[in-house]
Formats: sequence, structure tokens, C-alpha cells
Amino acid sequence: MKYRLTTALIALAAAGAVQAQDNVLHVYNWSDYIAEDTLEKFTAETGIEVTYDVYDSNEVLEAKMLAGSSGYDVVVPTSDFLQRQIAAGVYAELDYDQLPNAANMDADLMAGAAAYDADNAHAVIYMWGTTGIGYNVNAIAERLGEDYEVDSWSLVFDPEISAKLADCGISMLDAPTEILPAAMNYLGLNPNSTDKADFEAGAALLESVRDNVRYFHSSQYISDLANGDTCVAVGWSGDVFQALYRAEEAENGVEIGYVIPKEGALQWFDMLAIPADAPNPDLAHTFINFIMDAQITADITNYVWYANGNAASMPLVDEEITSDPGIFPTEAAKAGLWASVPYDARTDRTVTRLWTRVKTGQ
Ligand code: N2P
Repeated sequence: MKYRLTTALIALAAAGAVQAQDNVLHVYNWSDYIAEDTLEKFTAETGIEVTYDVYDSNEVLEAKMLAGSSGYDVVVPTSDFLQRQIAAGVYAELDYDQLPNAANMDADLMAGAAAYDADNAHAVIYMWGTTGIGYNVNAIAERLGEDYEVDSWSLVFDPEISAKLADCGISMLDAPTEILPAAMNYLGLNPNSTDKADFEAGAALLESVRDNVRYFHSSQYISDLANGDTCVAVGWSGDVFQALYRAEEAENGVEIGYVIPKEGALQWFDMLAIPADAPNPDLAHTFINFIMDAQITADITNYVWYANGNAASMPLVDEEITSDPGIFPTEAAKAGLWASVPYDARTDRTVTRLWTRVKTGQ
């Protein structure tokens, strides 16, 4: 009898555990990419607990998505990666009946995102930004002169200029599909070329400045820039502004700037999507709808300094952010921005091989 009771209790406890698990949402997002209180507010409003993991590379996310059974309910691929992952059957179609806040989204930006995902069937915009240059104003002035204007990729891609900055520390994103095209563009080549020779030329340019680069990493640079441990970072717009803000808060005398170089830069969209094998697609929809609330998205932009795709949130975004041309590029700067295209398998192999060579010298 006692045995039976225990079994029944175990069965009950197990059922309880399953139920508890049912109410846990698993989110996988970029690091430094959400407001301090977003998850807390979500749980308070919905009763849904969140486990939240972070990454700093599309390649890492892609490997997990292609392997399947990641256990994640919501992930945030960049649009070009999203496109080929959709083709690989990785994402579920969104159920817009569960996403009434989609009405808040900016129609033009969503139309832009639809170039990667017809009718926005699988994803909505989370945040967007550019891949440009963050720099320490005083460190550059000391090395290149008070009148030196930071407005060109030559700061990092010209071997003579970057050599003068090697001592204070240059970092670049570990993002081959962003850095190689930036190098190609600087050489006057099409950043969206899939011609192997163009990638070879971009890689050769990077190798010519390789000795001046302290490291390739896609999240470490925020604190390094903020603390003055590095003086130049090829990085993502909002991340550089986060560094700027952290330095201001620390009152450590570090002044940071962000520039979309005059030769042009990559503009990207990061997209909220639900893996086809997500354990809890309903909770995922609840979360995505919550994020598309005007105030919630505005809170995120105000905290992470990235532009968003939510028109209704704009009046709630700090003026300091909406008026900053590094976050919301001017019309003139917009003309120089390019959007990336997904690579086919062959181009992908070329990029992977060249990137290893650039980073390791082999
Ligand atoms: C946040 C980086 C997100 C931008 N740290 C990369 N698409």
C-alpha cells in the first residue's frame, strides 16, 4: 500500500514537473540586447518563466538551428541567415492571430525584411543597426592629430594608419560575412559579390592589417572600449553606444564615437523567429507579441541603443537616440548602406576558409 501511494505521488510530482516545464519559455538572443527589466515584466504580466541564453554570432546560432532540437522557443537570427535557415526548414510559420501587436510595426521596414522572408511569414523585426567603427576620441587624436576626422574605413584598413593605432588596441567583429564584405567595399568591389576573387582580395587586405588587430571578437569590445583598454572597434552600432554610455556612467574620461564610414556600411535586421521544433510555440507567440508592445520595444531601444522596427514605439524612444545619426542614419548615409545577401554553399566555404586564414594566418 505504502509502495503504491509513493508511486502515485511520484506520478503526481512528475505531472507537476511537466506542467511547470510547460510554462517555461526558452529564449536565445544576442548578448547585450534586451532591457534590464523586459523579462521580469514579461513574467509578471503572463506568469511565464523565461530561461534566457545569449550568443554573439550568427554562425553559432545557425549551427544550433541546423542541428535541431535546440530546445529554444524564440531565437534572433539576422535576416540573411534567417533566409537560408527558412530554406532549410528551420523555422515555423508565425500565427499572426496570436500577434495583434504586429499592427505596431513599421510597414516600410517590414516590407524591407520581407525581401528575406516573403510576407514576413516566419519572423518580425526585433532591432536593426549598422556595422561601423567605434573609437576612442582622445586616443585617436593623440596618435593621428587633433584635426584627424574619423570618417573612413581607412582607419582600420589602411596599414599605415592602423599601425599607428595598434598600440592602443584595434578589435574587429568575429563575423566573416560582415567584415570581408566591408573590406571588399573599401577596395571598391561589390560587398555582395560572390566572386571568389573578390573575397580573396578582401582577405588579402585584412591580412595586410592583421598585425595591427589585437583580437577578433563580437562582444568583448563593449567593455574594452568603455574602459579604454582598446581604442578602435569594428562593431555594431548599439554596442558601441552602450560602451559610450558605460564610459559616461563610469566618469572615466573615455570619450567614444561611432561612425558609419563614408564608403558605406552594412545595414542588418535581427529577426524574432520560432524554431519549427520549438517545445512551446504558443508561449513563443506570447513573448513575440509582448516584445512588439510599443512601450516594451521603446524600453529595449532606450537601453541597448539599437533602432527598432516598431513605428508605435518611436514617440516613446529617447530623443537623444532618435536624433543620433549613428543609430538612425541620415538620408545621405542611408544611400551608402548595403544589405547582405545569403551565401550559397560554395561561397560559404570560401568565406569560412578565408576567415580562418585571416584570423590564424594559415
Ligand atoms: C548585440 C549585437 C546584435 C547585433 N550585442 C548583431 N546583429
